Amino acid sequence: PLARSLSMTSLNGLPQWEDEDLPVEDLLLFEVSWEVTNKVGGIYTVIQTKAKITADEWGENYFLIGPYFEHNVKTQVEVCEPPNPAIKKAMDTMKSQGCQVFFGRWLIEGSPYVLLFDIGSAAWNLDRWKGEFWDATNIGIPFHDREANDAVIFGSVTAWFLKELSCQFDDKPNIVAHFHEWQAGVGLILSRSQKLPVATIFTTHATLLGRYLCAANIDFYNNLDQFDIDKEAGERQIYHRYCMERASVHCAHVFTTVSQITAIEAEHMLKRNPDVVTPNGLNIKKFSAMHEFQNLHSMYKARIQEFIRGHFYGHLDFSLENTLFFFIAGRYEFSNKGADMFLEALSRLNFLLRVHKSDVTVVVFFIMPAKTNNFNVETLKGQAVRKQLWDTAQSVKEKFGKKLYNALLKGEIPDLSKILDRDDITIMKRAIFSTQVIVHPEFLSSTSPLLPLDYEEFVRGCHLGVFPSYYEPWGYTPAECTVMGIPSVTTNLSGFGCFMQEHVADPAAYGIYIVDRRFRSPDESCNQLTQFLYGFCQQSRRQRIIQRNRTERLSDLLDWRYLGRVCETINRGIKNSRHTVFSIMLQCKETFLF
Ligand code: G6P
Ligand code: 1S3
Repeated sequence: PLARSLSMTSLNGLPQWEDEDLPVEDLLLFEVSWEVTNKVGGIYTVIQTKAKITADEWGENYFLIGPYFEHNVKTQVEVCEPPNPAIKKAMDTMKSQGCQVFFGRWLIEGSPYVLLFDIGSAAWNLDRWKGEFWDATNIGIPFHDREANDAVIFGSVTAWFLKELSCQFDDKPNIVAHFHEWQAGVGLILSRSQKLPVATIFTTHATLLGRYLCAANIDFYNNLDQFDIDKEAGERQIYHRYCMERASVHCAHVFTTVSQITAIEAEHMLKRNPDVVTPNGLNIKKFSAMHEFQNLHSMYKARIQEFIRGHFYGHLDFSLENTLFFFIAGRYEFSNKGADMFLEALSRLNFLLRVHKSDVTVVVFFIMPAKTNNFNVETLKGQAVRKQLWDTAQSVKEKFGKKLYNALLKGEIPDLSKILDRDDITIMKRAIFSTQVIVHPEFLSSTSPLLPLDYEEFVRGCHLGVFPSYYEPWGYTPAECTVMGIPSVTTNLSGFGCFMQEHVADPAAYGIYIVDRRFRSPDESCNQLTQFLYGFCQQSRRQRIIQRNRTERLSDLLDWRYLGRVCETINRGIKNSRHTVFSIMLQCKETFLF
């Protein structure tokens, strides 16, 4: 029998598992996450982009399980009857006992089936379920931690469903349940403690302790083996959450994470080596015209330039032709996402640009959702003024055009000094006088009156994404830049950065700049980042265009389809199409406890 925890290399000894031997038709795969149809962070992107390839492979046997929120269902789900009678029966039993369950197709690519549990409708069981969870694990959940209480309800209904489902089969059913992150972990723990005949997989996308310790500005990676993790969790008042996470990891038949760097972290913070590392991919769509992404860059850059005209109106003392747009984006974790280092590097960059008398201006956006009350009135005014100026110019142009046309009809060349009358001059003056100073609140949506672009359009319009993260288990932000052909800065503490370092010989030549935050002091890393930014500013337009072409060429590497093949090689023929399938089944067969 295999050891309980496998490293990547020990997988080499596993027997070959041919696709055709796998009884996929008889398997049911459930993928469980708090972020199914419910966008909170990066896990939503994982599930949503992976859905198509998983649904293609598993067809009618693939289901996602998540929480029910009315708004999400109304906007993203087409409710229908479950075609599988066993699933219908399990749902009916739960409904008859007061738990609301919804079934439908999630309206994303691949249209996978979703089962959504209404946490509120089952909340009256909370005390009982917390008691049962305590009996099974000795983990007590404080009443004031809403998120942890929701996780108990979500986990209890998930395990309840799996129990109702599995008891309908005479033979041992082939059910695989794949749980993401600690919020879904209670379902896994209960499935195991109730000895349900279900193969379980747990994927962590970050560890709770890693995130907290890094956010506290501790030298985390050089002290991984030094932490008294129970004590650290206790001091940060997350002991119960950390226990839920650690129990999920140790109860799982197969434990996976999204990068090598997080695998090392998990070994120390959760005391288990991941069995498989499953890098996150994207669902890549290629344009039929090869250079379409370059055209899109031009088009959306023009929209950002319009915003800048409004924002800096009256103070626009720089040429937009020579202006580069940089941005950082992500969860609002100031130092974990490297916003602190970016700011410092910008100040150093500013110094370099000034002493070298560069004619380049850099405009930087911080796209980090934080608490706001409303738009800044002055900012709205700035954009309104820009719009008003545009409208004024259009109407004067129209009058001008008509007069010119009438004169030409008469066979005359009009007197150009008289073609604009007093009224035209007045409305133009009035438009010019209403200018304001302007502050920019961060905000991004295609319906925004400030910067009417969605995230993808905004990224395409920028020149460089800058993500100097200290804590980044994977890092979708630079990956998304890459597939859109936009160069980016990442670090060797991010899963994505390490993955690129491993697979691309000279990542910088392809527009992937990797800052060393692992083996250098913060000051040295910041200098390196500054040099990357300064070097980028020195490029000519032609060089930027060539670099974008090279960046875009890396996108295949980040496709879920391709990542499946990389793992195939790594794991010596064990097919693993990300977070799901065959390698996992193979290992489950070896480690089933029932
Ligand atoms: C794309 C367009 C070109 C444009 C260029 C601007 O490549 O196809 O027409 O000149 O973008 O690049 P820049 O890096 O200056 O925004
Ligand atoms: C996590 O989301 P985050 O931004 O809190 O999961 C993502 C998906 O696996 C990952 O890309 C990211 O690095 C993690 O940090």
